[in-house]
Amino acid sequence: MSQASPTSPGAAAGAAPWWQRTTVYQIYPRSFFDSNGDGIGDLPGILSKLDYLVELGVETLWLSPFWQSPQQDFGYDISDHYRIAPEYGTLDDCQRLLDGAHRRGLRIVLDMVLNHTSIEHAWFRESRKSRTNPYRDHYIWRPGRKRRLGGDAPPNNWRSLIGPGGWHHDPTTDEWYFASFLPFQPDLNYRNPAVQQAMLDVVRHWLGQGFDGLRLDIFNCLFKDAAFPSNPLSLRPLPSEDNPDGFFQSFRHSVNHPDTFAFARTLRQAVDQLPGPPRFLVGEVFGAPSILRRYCTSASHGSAEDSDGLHLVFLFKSLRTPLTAPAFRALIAEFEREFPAPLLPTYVFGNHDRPRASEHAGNDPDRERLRATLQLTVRGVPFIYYGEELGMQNLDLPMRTALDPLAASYRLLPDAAARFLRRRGMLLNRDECRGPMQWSRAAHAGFTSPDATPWLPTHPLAPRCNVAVEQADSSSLYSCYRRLLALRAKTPALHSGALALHVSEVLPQSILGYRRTHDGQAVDVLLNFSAESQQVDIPGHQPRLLFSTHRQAGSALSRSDILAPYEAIVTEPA
Ligand SMILES: [Ca+2]
Repeated sequence: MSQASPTSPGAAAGAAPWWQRTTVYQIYPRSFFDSNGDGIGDLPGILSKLDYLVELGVETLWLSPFWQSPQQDFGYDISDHYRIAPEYGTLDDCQRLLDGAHRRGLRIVLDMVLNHTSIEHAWFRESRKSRTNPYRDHYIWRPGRKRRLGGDAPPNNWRSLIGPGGWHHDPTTDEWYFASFLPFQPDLNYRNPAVQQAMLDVVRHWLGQGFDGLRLDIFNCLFKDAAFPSNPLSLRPLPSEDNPDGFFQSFRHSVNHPDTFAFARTLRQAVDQLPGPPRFLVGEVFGAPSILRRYCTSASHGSAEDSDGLHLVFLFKSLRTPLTAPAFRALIAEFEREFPAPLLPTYVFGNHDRPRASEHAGNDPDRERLRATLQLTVRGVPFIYYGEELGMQNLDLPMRTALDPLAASYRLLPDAAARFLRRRGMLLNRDECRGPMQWSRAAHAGFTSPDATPWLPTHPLAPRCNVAVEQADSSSLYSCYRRLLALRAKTPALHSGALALHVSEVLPQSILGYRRTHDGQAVDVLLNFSAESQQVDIPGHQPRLLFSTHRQAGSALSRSDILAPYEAIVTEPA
């Protein structure tokens, strides 16, 4: 594949590396665009929509996994890291997609599942055959504990991240294997050097093909305590974004192990040694920001020399931070404190595992525009999930017909309870956030051919929430994203600048304000989180309006101006 990578205008000496300035758009390949009418999105389908993404203005694409897989977890269960699942295309399609993206100045980040494989992977098929198989130690096998009344108990009390026990008994050898997620996704044993080597080879192979980086699935589960002590009890019934403890267990010995922080540096070194432009690594990890920072830096306080691990980690706390000025002021302050430059926070409001961002904003387009303005003007790398730019909403599907294996583990839960949990950010049927991309008013929202059956149903709102309709409407959410992405790309203070929160005492309580500065340029952002108009002092003697969710850029602005309900503005003090 091509080594060519896009050059960007900001690549001049002294500019921040491209990945610090970029905007990321996540594509779930199965749901983006179906090019051959089998109802399943595919790589040629993504290729045919690259111009849409260029026009929108996103810069880096993250593709969920499309490797060989029995698709029990829709690609997050890989059975061969060197082949592509036939429903998504061929290796040639993959190359055409990469070349097509690079030609347009887009970059592509792959979704690498290092923690586990599919139960169908050749390594696991071998591993489970006998206790002396050469691949036995590729996975985590332990004998059970004998119960006093006979029978076997699991080796210890470790739970999977989703609640049920993580150990699974295999009768062939009468031992238990461990899986951090679902039972058909056995965890690899990173204490085996052969596993580390094999997975680093996979990483080198794909980045060597010219891909621009990796998103690392449940990276914080790689290493566990080598002595396998049981985890302590916890009072927490459910895990949260900044604390993986839950289901009445503290995950002390099975999650965020110090050896995983160390492996982040091993991985970084391997990636840095590759020829070509710099790549970036972003880890899917869960925990308090102060702990997650340890994946990025070996020092307790980040400095340029010490930023030697993953380039970025997801900070999922934003997903459940209420859309209020005080809550986001506190969140930004925390992220700035824990991820000072050259570290960089990330801002994410949805992905393939979470309720869609529209629900976080109460399915209110005004509040979605406000959130988009925050996400694209705050200091950090924004991650946009496909369809978020349209305000696509969650599908509402019954649990009993779910294709998602996670829902199958909770199939006895009533739909009303599942809906209640979804509103609180816990998505048990992830089909609901993975609906087909809404392209037009055509049959199946233009996702596939009219006579095909899409793998998931399209949303009933698709006839009025789709690309064609919103591109033609300058007041649509899509148009708002497009204007924001264009402004960010041409404004160094927004994509590379430092951030200072405006003093809250001089602002109404429902207004959040911050200034971005870079190389003598200053830009102010003011966000009205309330349903009421608010009078605010605009910084500067003759402030200029660069962007507003409600007004034309360049409109007159007075030094004491009125922000409409949920209006967000970007100004230059001048
Ligand atoms: Ca297809």
